[in-house]
Amino acid sequence: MTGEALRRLLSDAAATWVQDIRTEGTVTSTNDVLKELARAGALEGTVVVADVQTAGRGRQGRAWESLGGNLFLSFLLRPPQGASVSLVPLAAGLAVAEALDGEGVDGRLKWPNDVLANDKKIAGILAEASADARGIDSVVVGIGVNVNLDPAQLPEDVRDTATSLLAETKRAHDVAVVAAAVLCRWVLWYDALQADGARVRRAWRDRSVAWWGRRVEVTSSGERVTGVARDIDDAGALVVETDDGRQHVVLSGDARALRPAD
Ligand code: BT5
Repeated sequence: MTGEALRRLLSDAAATWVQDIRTEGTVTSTNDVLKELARAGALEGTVVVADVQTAGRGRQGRAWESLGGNLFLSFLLRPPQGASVSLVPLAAGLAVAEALDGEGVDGRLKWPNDVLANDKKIAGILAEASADARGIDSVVVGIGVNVNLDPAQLPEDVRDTATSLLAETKRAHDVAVVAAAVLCRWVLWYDALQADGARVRRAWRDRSVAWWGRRVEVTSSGERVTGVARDIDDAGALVVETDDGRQHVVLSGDARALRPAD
């Protein structure tokens, strides 16, 4: 994919927001490449896309399997001083889920940062903020979408929980088209986020996996909470009600739905 080819696929709004597009062959991680550019003064709207990652990352040091034929994209935000960025991953999730619509796949959002298709993970988001003495100086939002992946190519422990556009639709998809769709939807949700965070939160909830009112288990900083998933709050935190009726607000962590018997 070339930067020009990707730019030609953008809407006017996305083409205005996107500054520079760097397309790379093999990188360690597009987030790392973009963080380096951010340190050197890159502007909001700088985008890095790579064909392959050798050290693709998830959260908490986990790996993101990054074979060729899939999308690895990062973009840079320069939030105004004092701006809240806690809903950025949710807005990015909405953008990815809506981009999948265009490819004929119903993407659903799972707190905090997964995009699922038929209950399997098709995309992940890794937002990393860097701060200086004045506060958050930049946020790098990294998006990985399994486009033409055959899940059988993945390590055994990931295979059964992963899917791709190819696996869902039984046809190959154009990675550049998916990249452009993500950016086009992103600029709309980023605008919405700046105007009215509650709208993003509502839209995210509407697009989320149907686990409101169901029992979930959430692990956060080594602590485990089991209870009923109630909502996400204004900051994008998951609200879980435990059996004693207390509401726990979980800012970050991992969540899974429990079967009634669990
Ligand atoms: C994520 O982390 O889901 C965030 C993934 C973000 C990847 C993008 S690619 C562009 C940018 N550059 C980077 O280096 N990263 C970003 P997390 O919620 O921690 O999920 C990681 C877990 O997902 C792993 O432990 C596996 O279980 C599973 N996994 C790994 N690779 C996968 C894949 N390709 N498809 C589905 N599941 C995968």
